[in-house]
Amino acid sequence: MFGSSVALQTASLGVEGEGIWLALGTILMLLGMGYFMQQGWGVTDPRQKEFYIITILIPGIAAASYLSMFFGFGLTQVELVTGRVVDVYWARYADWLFTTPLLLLDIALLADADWRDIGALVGLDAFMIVTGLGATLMKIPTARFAFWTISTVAMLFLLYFLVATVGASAKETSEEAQSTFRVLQWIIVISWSVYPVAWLVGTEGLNLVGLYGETLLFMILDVLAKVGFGFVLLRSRAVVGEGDAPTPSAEAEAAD
Ligand SMILES: *C/C=C(C)/C=C/C=C(C)/C=C/C1=C(C)CCCC1(C)C
Repeated sequence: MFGSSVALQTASLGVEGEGIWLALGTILMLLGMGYFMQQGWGVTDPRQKEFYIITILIPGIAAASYLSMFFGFGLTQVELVTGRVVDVYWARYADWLFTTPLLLLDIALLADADWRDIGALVGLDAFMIVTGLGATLMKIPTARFAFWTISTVAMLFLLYFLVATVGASAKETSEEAQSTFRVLQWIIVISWSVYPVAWLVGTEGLNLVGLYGETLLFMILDVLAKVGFGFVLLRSRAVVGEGDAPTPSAEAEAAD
């Protein structure tokens, strides 16, 4: 009895009290998912449906991952050769392996990118996440930083490819789609670039901010990169279409 209540307490608060951010992350992802579902309810247009399904799945997967981390499920310890023990929430890598390709699929579909370019984007992305997981699980510090560097270089290629190649396809779409693409592109470029920094200052790297600070940082980034991204995408007239978006005149009529 006593043992299980201690276990539960440890699980819900986490190692350094970071459980609070995992709980908040779960709630924000669920709210985002619920909002997108409510918006997409009854949509019948196949292209619109595709965007809704992908964009609802993203915070949905993240919510499941956050909830499992909150219960201490995705937590493991890596003992380095130096003797330092690193607490790692590996569940986030499982989340990212699915959610980052879905985010890229969303923006690539908006840009009308061809499947070869989407394949290159997703391939680079999977390589970035897997080598990032490698960096996280290695026992030799030099190997950890080597893998971190490989993963970060892959990310820089990915971001360049997104802006240059996928951006070029976006230029052939409607004015509305182009402006949405630009906003989403910046959300990705800015928020994704902070992830390797968060890893570096967190427990996996130099441990400057502790597990508590790192969990907070990743939670803010995840909410911005998933819910913030979805919010911009699903408000765009390029996605929801002229007829369905709340146009200023329709809003004015409703107010009358
Ligand atoms: C919703 C989740 C998102 C958008 C996650 C993005 C994650 C990254 C861009 C992670 C990048 C990393 C590196 C570039 C270096 C090694 C460590 C990682 C995996 C944090």
